[in-house]
Amino acid sequence: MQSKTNLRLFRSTILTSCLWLFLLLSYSSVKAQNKNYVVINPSDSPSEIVRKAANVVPSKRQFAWQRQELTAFLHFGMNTFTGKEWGEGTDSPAIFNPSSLDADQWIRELKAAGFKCAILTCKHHDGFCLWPSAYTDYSVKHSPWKEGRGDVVREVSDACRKYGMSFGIYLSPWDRNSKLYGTEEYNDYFMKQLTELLTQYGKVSEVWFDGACGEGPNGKKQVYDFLRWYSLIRKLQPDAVIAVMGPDVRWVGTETGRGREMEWSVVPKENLNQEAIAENSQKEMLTVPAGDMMGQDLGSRKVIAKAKSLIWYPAEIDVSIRPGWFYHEDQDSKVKTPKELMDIYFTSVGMNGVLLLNVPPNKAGKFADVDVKNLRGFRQLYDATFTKNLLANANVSCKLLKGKASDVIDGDYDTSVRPNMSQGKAVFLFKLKNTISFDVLSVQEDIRSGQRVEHFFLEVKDANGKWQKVTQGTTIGHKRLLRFPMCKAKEMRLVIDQVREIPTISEIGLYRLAE
Ligand code: FUL
Repeated sequence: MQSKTNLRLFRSTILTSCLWLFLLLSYSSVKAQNKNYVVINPSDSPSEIVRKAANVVPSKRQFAWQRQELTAFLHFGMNTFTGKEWGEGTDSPAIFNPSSLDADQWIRELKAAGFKCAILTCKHHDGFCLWPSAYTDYSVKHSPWKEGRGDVVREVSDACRKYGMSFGIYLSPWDRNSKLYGTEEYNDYFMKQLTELLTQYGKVSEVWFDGACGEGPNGKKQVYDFLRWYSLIRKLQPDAVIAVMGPDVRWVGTETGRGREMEWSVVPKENLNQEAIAENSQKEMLTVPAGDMMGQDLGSRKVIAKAKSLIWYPAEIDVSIRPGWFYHEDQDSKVKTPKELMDIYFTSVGMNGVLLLNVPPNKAGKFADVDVKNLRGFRQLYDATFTKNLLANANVSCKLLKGKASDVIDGDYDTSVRPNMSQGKAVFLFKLKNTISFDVLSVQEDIRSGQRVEHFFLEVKDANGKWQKVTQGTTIGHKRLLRFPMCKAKEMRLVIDQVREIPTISEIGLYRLAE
């Protein structure tokens, strides 16, 4: 017994070390250009650690992923027909039979709502494959749909190409149908399925590995060969980010649509712990305080002071438009409203994350009317709020080291400024001809130069010429949105008063939230 435990421990230590070696190599291979990984030496002073953190930047694929802001999940499969959320892998493929599957509609609506990528549940925990995999009988091939000649993965990836959307795959590691699950051969099976998905459907931009496993203490125990999976993805789809149980994108820690008040993308490597992620994954959100599942503070000075190394590991915020991940007719009245979706936009994208919003097609194989209506409503609110930066005609001034002050209001993320912070702070002063009313502040750092801002605030000049504080925040990162009671002013200033190093500011905007 003891020796078995030791052996297991030895095996898991070796596996973990190999995994870290892989990650280290994959990070250091981009290090020369991108530096999305840095080692902290035991002799590094606290200020040296802060300097190092400020210079960790996203890899090319992580940057492209972050710029999308809005990505979508499509949960569709056997559960759509059984009404379950987690199938056991024993339901007959005979029940998979969408009457009028319309992937074109899914992608068209998502595109119109502003989404840039769609991730399909090619295989959920029940093991049922939405493509005719050559390696299992548990797939669309053995369903009555299109007489077994259908391929949902093909239809979705084709529609994505047609509408210029990125395509992503969700392949559940936990598989309740495969007889191989729990054995080393399962990893080979998984590799073959990954290969099918990564070679037969064009470009894949995200691979999503779920951490969930409901086997329990007496269930099957599968040791996943992450190292092989990751290498295969890097080889076959080098631009794809690997999310959740992967090295590129971090699960934010809840399914509520909320990021953290202080959301650092540079975190100690120790946070990339697959086992801890798997263990914490998908706990019922009601039993977990919002935003608190994996700790509230992942990257402050206090946290990074103890790190052995730091990585760029940004947050993805997954949430469903409905209470469930799969379509259930009795949830038609519980679809999130346009207002609720806007709120989620603020607490996800507006908190330095990428939103992954799930919109599950129904039994017919379509988005239900109410989901379409609310997606469109969300887009209307979004456009009505964000199309025009109220500062666009302002006269901007700020002491700068690089760029023109007006670069921060030109609506172009690629033009940015580096403020002169020799006085310990950067002050962006905006003067307008006419008074404006606003209740939203948006600030963006060009994360290609790192995430550096630790504190900032917005002030307006009142009728007596006195500066009044309106709002304040800690981290910015790719995008920080703050809401506050309606303000009227002609003159305002954004002050950045705590940084890790001189930041690069891309955009600053004021908006009025549409009702
Ligand atoms: C979880 C799964 O258990 C849910 O069914 C869903 O797929 C969600 C996105 O991830 O871990």
